[in-house]
Amino acid sequence: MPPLAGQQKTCAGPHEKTFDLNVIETKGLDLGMGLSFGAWTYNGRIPGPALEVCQGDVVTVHVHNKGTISHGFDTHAFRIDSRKYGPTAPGTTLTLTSTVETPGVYMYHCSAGPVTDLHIKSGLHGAMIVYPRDPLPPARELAVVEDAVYGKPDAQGLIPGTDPGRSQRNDEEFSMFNGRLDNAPVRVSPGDLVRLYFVNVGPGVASVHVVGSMFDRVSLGSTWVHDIQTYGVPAGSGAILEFHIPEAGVFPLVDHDKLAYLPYGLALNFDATASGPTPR
Ligand SMILES: [Cu+2]
Repeated sequence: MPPLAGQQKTCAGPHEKTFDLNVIETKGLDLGMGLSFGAWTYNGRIPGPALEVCQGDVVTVHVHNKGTISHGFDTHAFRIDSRKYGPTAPGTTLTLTSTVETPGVYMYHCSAGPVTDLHIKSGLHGAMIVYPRDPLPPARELAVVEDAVYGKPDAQGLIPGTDPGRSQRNDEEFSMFNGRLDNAPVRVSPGDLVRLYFVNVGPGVASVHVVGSMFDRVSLGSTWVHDIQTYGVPAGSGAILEFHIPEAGVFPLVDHDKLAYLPYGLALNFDATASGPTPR
């Protein structure tokens, strides 16, 4: 994921924010570990870009459907008539506007009527971060979106698209952080405060845990809870998670309910070793 602008910069910016998203159906997006996926995307990537806004902003999103079928856009950060989320036909643009009053980390995703589930699971999802207006302490800020792929790779490692039966049964092939099977380590230092803006696309509850640390505090938006070993984020939700690096070492972010996917790279290592992360 590209680096975030972060809370302080985003909230210091204009109070009106506009985003353009292009719906692009790909033939094969690199996932790492020799695998690729015929994903449907916002802006050619999974997850879509992190949309950073600040509490009280007026937010406008233009969704340009450059695909071959109808797509839409639904952000959990808005309180508007659900029919405004689409779908919208190929070659057309859907425009949504709302003021965002409630801070938090919100899922956004395609809205395509009865087939919405298949569209979300094909890659049309991402995080909209509504930063609290009051300043947060300086921290390493990162967006993490947990998602999954539903389909078997062929001999070339290509999963051509979402298997509708497996998607219906929530039967994923593997889960991923930020659309990658091989996330590069995040370089940190002992004492650093890390703030994660986490969205769980699903399936199931993400049991978010940092091996070797614990969350100092977690927020769903306005209120904070303290000292948490593992935090449950249901599918379709998000949370702000803060922890610090207690000493030199390696601190992997994992989903404790999906440790079976560790061999597929479902870990994001925060590396505070003196020598630095091993390049891969
Ligand atoms: Cu769609």
